[in-house]
Amino acid sequence: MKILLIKPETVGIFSFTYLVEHEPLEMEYLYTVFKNGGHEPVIYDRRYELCSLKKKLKETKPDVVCVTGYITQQEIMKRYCQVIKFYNDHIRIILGGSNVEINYENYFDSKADYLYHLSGLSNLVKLIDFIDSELKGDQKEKSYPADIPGICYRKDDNWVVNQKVIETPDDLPIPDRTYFYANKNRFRYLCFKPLALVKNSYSCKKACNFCFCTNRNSGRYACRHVESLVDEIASLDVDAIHITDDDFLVDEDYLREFIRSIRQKGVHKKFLIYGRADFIAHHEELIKELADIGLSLVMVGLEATNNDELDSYNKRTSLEENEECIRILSENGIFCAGLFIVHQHMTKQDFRKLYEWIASRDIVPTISVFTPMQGSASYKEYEKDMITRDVTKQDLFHCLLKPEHMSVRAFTIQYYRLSLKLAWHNRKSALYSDNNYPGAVIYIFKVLFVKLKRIFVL
Ligand code: B12
Ligand code: SF4
Repeated sequence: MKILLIKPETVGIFSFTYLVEHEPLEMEYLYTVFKNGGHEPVIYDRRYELCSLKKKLKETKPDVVCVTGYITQQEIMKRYCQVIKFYNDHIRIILGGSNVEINYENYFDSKADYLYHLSGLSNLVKLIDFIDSELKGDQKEKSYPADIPGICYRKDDNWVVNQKVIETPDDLPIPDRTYFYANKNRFRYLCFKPLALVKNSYSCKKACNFCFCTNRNSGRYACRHVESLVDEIASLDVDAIHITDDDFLVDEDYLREFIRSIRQKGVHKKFLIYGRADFIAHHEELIKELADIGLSLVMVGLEATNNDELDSYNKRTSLEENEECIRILSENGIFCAGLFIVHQHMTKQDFRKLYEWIASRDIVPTISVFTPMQGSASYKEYEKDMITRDVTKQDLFHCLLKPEHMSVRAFTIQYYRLSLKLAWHNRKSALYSDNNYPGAVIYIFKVLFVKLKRIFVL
């Protein structure tokens, strides 16, 4: 079968920068699975390919279209379904990805045929085989994929939801990187380029209440065997690797084995990871060793500058651990990409204090607005108080709860002011050394032009 794999255009503020761009790894995984199954997959990355959806459908004549997407892309995914079905009602559409995995009910009003609500891909192979035999007319009477776990399908105008299964990323294939190498120079995280993504785990062992990721894979953490991870890293022809695990610093023995294997295989790469402050604070020697094998940047959820706020997020870290973490990363020459949250109870004074706290430490921060994202534990608590239902606003940059001490507008101004002041403060950081300001302005105009064009022709 011919299978078109759509990675949607970026929505929101991320679309205006080319300084943080990642390969469409989920689509490369699907490509690999389908290719191995004898099908003809084609990746259509709408972040770069300006050709319209209709033209792409005409060109590729797919039997099946798979669409991925995050929460902010939910409505775009539904619009694609309309265009595809209008073009040819016989094309089967499968929607998947992080948002579908948990919020699959949000897509019941779409024109999709199947919703895939798992992290792994073993059951996707079964679904594709089912569709293949259906399209070939092998099934004598109308049948349904009732025994394929982790999918939703339509029956008599209703959606049937098959139960999830708990999976392990050890079952994923090693992705075919043909697409990556053909476009390698686009992919970067600020000064780290070209940059490859490597997926090593599902979910997270911790349970911070604002976090969406921890509920994936039915809330069960699972990671790959060290050897398979290191072999994949060693095989990549790039200097910088971003490990996508929500928390890579989970297990001391696992990390020691990782270090040993990286050394033994003579791998020399720069690693970008997510990790927790408490782990870093209590494993100074191990962090030194990780720095020695190439650990270059840790995105670490520092979140707040006092223990009460940390406790309110069920973060299970302390301010002392945050301070230790910053010191240890700094002393080992590792960028501390600190993630912080501003929330609806903050006063103007709190915004000022937060600036001073961050600016006086060796951190390159990203500030998010407290977002009770649908699918996180805090969503149920705050759902009724949210000031908008627009999912495109769940991008961590919008004020979604009524601020206690100021208007939404004033809060938004405070937030952007804080982010801009911190960016200016860090303008000389080596992380930003590669910025090309005229190039950035041209890029913004290009994006605006494409967005305008797509209002008329999707
Ligand atoms: C790297 C990353 C980014 C990169 C982009 C990466 C990329 N490839 O495009 C950047 C930094 C630009 C980014 C931006 C954003 N991100 Co982000 N990002 C991640 C991160 C860390 C890894 C994603 C990744 O590439 N994983 C590797 C792929 C292979 O794994 P996967 O996506 O889980 O896919 C698996 C399955 O879902 C399945 N699958 C995927 N798609 C499909 C489709 C079909 C049809 C099928 C059958 C299966 C399938 O196949 C894969 C096999 O395991 C995740 C957190 C995480 N650890 O997962 C957050 C995450 C995906 N991001 C998130 C968010 C919210 C955003 C933003 C909206 C906001 C923000 N401030 O970050 C923006 C939106 C940008 C946009 N595209 O419009 C959320 C999404 C939540 C949700 N409900 O969708 C996550 C889960 C983190 C979180 N905060 O909770 N992000
Ligand atoms: S915020 Fe980080 S540590 Fe907390 S549950 Fe999510 S991924 Fe895990």
